[in-house]
Amino acid sequence: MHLDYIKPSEAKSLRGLRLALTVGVPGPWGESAKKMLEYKDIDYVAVEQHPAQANEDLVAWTGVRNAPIALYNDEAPKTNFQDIVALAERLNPNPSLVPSAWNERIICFGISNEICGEGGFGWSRRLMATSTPRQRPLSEQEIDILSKAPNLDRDTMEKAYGSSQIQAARASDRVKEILVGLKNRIRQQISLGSHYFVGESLSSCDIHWACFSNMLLPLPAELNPMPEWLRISYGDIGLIKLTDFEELLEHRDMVFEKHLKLPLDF
Ligand SMILES: N[C@@H](CCC(=O)N[C@@H](CS)C(=O)NCC(=O)O)C(=O)O
Repeated sequence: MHLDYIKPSEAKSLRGLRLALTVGVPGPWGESAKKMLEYKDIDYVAVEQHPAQANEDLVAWTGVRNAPIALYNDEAPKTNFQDIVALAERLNPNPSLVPSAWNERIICFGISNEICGEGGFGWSRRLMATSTPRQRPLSEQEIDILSKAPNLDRDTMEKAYGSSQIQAARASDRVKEILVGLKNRIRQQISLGSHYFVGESLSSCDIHWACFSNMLLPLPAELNPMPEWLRISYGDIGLIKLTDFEELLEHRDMVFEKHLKLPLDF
């Protein structure tokens, strides 16, 4: 099952909602945006963004090289996770993904920032992929799969995703800190009788965690048909004891099974 993409040159002249997404991989920021739109039944046209490429036509149109980019009519392009949630809420307020109570809204966006923001879980996990040495010996089969992986332009990626040496050195600790924080939060919620991060129903931070959890433990191949080389790379970034985070993986399984469309398509 593959999403139908159109090229930036075709999308540019359209109106309505257009969403640039990375073709062929479940980019966590892009997947979150897509899943929120699907959940709210908001139509959009998927626009091609190619991983680690210059994407010149996208840059010429939007000023942005990577994904997701949400373009609604003549409005400025939206790339930040929070702006994309706000746009989705505006285009279809029901079902809402943003809590109506002030304190719950702050917690919801605070949790999402830990997951999607600069310096957060996804950002640090991406940084670990380039800065942490391989953790285990690979089998011959894995070496073979990796040797056939597309030649991603490291130079483009390094320029695109800047970070300091201090951040690279601390990325693994930051990931663990965030995972422990999320685990404690969900445990607290479970003790109050809820299976969601905030209140008693699904909100945007639940979808953010579900989509970003693929950077910790990807969903099985039948639900997440991601390229094998990427699955191997994700499995290899830093040794984290998954049994310490069972509640978080149960949470994401529940969110996907109960609320979101599976299998993933990208
Ligand atoms: N816009 C995000 C980052 C988005 C991001 O990392 N996108 C990834 C996948 S979802 C991407 O486009 N990767 C492919 C590339 O950089 O070419 C942010 O606010 O930090």
